[in-house]
Amino acid sequence: MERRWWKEAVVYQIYPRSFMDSNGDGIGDLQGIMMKLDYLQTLGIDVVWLSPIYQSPNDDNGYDISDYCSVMSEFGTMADFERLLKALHERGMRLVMDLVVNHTSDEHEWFVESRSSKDNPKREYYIWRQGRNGQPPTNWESAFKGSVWEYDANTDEYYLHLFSKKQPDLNWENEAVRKEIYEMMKWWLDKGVDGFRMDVINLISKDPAFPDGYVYPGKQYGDGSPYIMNRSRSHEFLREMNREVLAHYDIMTVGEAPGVNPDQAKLYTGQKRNELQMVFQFEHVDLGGGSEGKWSDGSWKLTDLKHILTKWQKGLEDDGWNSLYWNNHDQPRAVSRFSDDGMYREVSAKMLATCLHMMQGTPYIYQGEELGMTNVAFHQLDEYRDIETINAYHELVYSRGWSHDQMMAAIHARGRDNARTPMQWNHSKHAGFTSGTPWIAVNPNYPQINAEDSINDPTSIFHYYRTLIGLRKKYSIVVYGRYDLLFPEDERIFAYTRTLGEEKLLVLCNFTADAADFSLSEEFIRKSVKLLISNYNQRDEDGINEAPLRPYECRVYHL
Ligand code: TEU
Ligand code: CA
Repeated sequence: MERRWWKEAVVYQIYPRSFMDSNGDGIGDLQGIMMKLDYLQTLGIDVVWLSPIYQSPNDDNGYDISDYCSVMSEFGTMADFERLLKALHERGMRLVMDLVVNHTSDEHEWFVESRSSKDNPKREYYIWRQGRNGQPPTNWESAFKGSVWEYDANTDEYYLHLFSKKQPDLNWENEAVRKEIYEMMKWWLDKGVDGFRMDVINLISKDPAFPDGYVYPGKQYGDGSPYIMNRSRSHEFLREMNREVLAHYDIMTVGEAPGVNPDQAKLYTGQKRNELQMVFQFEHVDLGGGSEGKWSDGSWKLTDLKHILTKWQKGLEDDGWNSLYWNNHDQPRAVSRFSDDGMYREVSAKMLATCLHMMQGTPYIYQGEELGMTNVAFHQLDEYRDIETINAYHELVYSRGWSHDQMMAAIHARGRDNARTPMQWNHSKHAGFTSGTPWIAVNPNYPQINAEDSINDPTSIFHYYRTLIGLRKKYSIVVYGRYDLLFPEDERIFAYTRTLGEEKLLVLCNFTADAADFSLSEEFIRKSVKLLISNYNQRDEDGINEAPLRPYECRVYHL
């Protein structure tokens, strides 16, 4: 398997709006990130992925871009950006930008032109269609509820927006659009940017016939491929993007691909495909979705989680490459979603980190995950900021009869603002995030969970992550070893091995608050072993400790 820097790297995702506010306006900014570079370097991460920092009206917090070549006013200036990029490079770290090119903001000059008249030269930069007897062109549902079509009286046509009505989809069938995007990408890469995370990149090509029946990707895992992807030209466009842009730089690319399965992921990330290096798949984070997607019942079984992650480990083991993540700015906090954010918060956060970081793929740490930050439970809807949450509340409570309490419980469990409350730096007001009033309230548990305490406590989750990252640097088996699942039917223990030549890793993770016993086959008993990491103190012995795993206990052995 070819060795690559992006296969050996650990990525840290920053949601700038919530990371650190340097000027007291309550909104995180680039100078705030500059203030925390020592923190990032101490953690030991290699790459920073910035959620969008481009000019935006913030209808979807920067995922609605009105100017790709300028920095969002609230985040600072282009000079601030260039200082940040230089500072990261001087510290041996890389910076990956968030490329949102499935759609722009409706305040982008291209859309202002496009909507102005049917014969405007930029009309075909977006997707306009006639209605059908006063109805939208198709029955597709937006990720943010309602139709994906918005009627524009000025030209008596509808425009497509898979997300908010302020996020009109670009028309990728139009070569002029593709060329503008490739030029913009080169402009950023020539500044020294080290790659792109590409927003919903598998949705950029729609079936031009616009058939009925499409439903937003998250609800169609059955065949793992949303309707439009079956007929899409996204591979053709990505190969063109690779030829025109990506192949000319030593960069990292990861495509966000809701709904993909491993076979499709191989088409995006195979070495010979010349498209992308990895994708973000959603099958594990969408576990337990019901008729209303993530808002309905979120219960899941460990065997399902093990099956999904094993399918991805095995599916991409000889071609393509996995991204590894538990959470991001769209997902609830890992420790609340997949383990225990109560009495076992610390030990279970370490177990989750171990389970993920010992797998094959590039690990992504989302800001605050290294502190074991948890979900938040605001009592009123008006404490929330996320358009997806607010639209879902209105649709489900006002139009579908859900009770306020039922909807608030769903928001507490799966709302995106769980990940967007400000980073918790210390005990001071607003957790040291801002000297002003934060754009969204800080999680009230910041006196118990904050970076200052974590850094000063050698047994903290923060220092545990540092050790895990160090193992990835020290043992190439962590990056390149083959993954094999153990105990597939066990509902309490997630155990697997990694194999590289004669070397083996044995990873044991108890996902429950109960003691979990296990028995290992002969192959593990004889060999001399070394305990690489554990979230409990282990008796000092030279063999594998076969005592039952304590609540959320994990042990990693090198054989
Ligand atoms: O997310 C795409 C996407 O799939 C989200 O709709 C996500 O699955 C959902 O919100 C989970 O509940 C990307 C960005 O990550 C997200 O922040 C943007 O809102 C969206 O695209 C539109 O740009
Ligand atoms: Ca600020």
